[in-house]
Amino acid sequence: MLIRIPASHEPLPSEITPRQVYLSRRQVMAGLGLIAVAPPLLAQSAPGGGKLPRLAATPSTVAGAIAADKPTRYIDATSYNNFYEFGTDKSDPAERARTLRPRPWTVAVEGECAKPGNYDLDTLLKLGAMEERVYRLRCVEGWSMVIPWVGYSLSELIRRAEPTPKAKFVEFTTLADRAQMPGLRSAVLDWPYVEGLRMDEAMHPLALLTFGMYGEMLPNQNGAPVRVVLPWKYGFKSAKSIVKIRFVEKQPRSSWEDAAPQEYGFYSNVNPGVPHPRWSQASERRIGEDGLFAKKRPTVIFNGYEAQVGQLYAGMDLRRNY
Ligand SMILES: Nc1nc2c(c(=O)[nH]1)N[C@H]1C(S)=C(S)[C@@H](COP(=O)(O)O)O[C@H]1N2
Ligand SMILES: [Mo]
Repeated sequence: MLIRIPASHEPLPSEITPRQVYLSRRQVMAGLGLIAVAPPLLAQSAPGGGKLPRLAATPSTVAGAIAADKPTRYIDATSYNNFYEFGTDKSDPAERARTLRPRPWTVAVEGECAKPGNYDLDTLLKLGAMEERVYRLRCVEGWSMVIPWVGYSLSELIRRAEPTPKAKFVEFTTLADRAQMPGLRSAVLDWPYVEGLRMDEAMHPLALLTFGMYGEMLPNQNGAPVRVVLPWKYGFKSAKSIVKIRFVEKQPRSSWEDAAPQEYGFYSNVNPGVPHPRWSQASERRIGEDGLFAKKRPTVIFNGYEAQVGQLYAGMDLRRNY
């Protein structure tokens, strides 16, 4: 259990004006002509660590891509992680992922497609226009963060590969190198870490091929140099440090499904109505708000992205397809 003691430079919770109050004050002042209303500068509201190369991006115009939630602090987003290739403790990736070498890096695109290929990182970085997207990320364990990611829609890479009509699913394989990843010595999962999506999910504009966060390149612990982020699904679907993208006809078996099929389904859409067999999914703890008196937040179906992605699952029994 984490109890955070605020540092002296941080405002006490009681000193922070609630967002709604602040926004309505601004509206009143703007109405009176007292202040100019400019769109907020995302990068400024959520500074990075300042140690990694900057990755320029423009705010995304994709519907639903910019959550109004306050971004999680960079220090929290980079020190409380799941990346089992570096250990199973939340602090392990930040401490141990420095052995990961994110360059040179190649992603193989293969399987049911007309144009397979090997993409090196520099080619991938230039393939699409970099966008900043502020996504909520909900871990199946019951905590969440809000992260300003940098990348472009995965659909841009998929289109270039020209998948054949047989390509019904996309399988992601992530790096499994014992020399770089000390966690592989443990058999918690059957390495490499594999995840999958149905083709229409992978083509959804919110599915993000991600290279950076907080205006900078991804830190190793967050899945450098390239990962996916699927904001409407539990965090484990968002595979880190991807080395292979394969188009397949049959539904791929993901590592988590493999490890515990009754607990982790293929879809894993965020759903407060379907409890994990060992705990409820009805609410979540927002990292950074974990003080003694912080209330848990109610978890929202599809993590709040139902308007954008609900159609993908029309007519499906979400209890059976968990
Ligand atoms: N390769 C790989 N990807 C992974 C994981 C992992 O262990 N290995 N953990 C997943 C889980 S459980 C979560 S919640 C998210 C966490 O992403 P973050 O650390 O950037 O917040 O990464 C996902 N991607
Ligand atoms: Mo997770």
